[in-house]
Amino acid sequence: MTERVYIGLGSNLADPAEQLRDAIKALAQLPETSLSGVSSFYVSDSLLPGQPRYTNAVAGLDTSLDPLRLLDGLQAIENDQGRERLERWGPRTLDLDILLFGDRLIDEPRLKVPHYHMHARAFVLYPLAELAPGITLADGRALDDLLAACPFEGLERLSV
Ligand code: ROI
Repeated sequence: MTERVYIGLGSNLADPAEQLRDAIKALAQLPETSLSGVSSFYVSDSLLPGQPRYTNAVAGLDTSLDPLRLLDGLQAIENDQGRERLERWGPRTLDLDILLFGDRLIDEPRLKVPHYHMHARAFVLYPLAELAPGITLADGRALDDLLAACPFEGLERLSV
């Protein structure tokens, strides 16, 4: 059985858009997985001051990997693209987050789904809405309600 998964991508170092393009190619190569879609890229200020601006996007996958095997695959891609975990919340060449995994609620030490911080982050919600308009999250929240509470302001959508 395959499940539809949404991955949040973010980068603010070393040519962020190029990092996202490379990451999307790597996602498409994961075992038991196919790429179902990629949103536009969006640029915004870091939520933490003093960091370069981020480029973010969302990718849709269809996978029969279980969640922790997918997480292993994402962390391998992050490591391949030179992510150094120097400081928590520090600038990064590549961040890959599992946002949604089918209709599952996951609460494990390594993985919480829906992703903790997605509900109020424009740079996650707007690209997700391109791929999954009108979706309801596994925690019962409607994406349209989250969008209504989260202004687009501050996001810059890159033309493709
Ligand atoms: N800010 C933006 N705009 N995009 C991110 O992906 C992002 N990631 C982070 C912090 C530092 C919280 N800020 C961010 O981890």
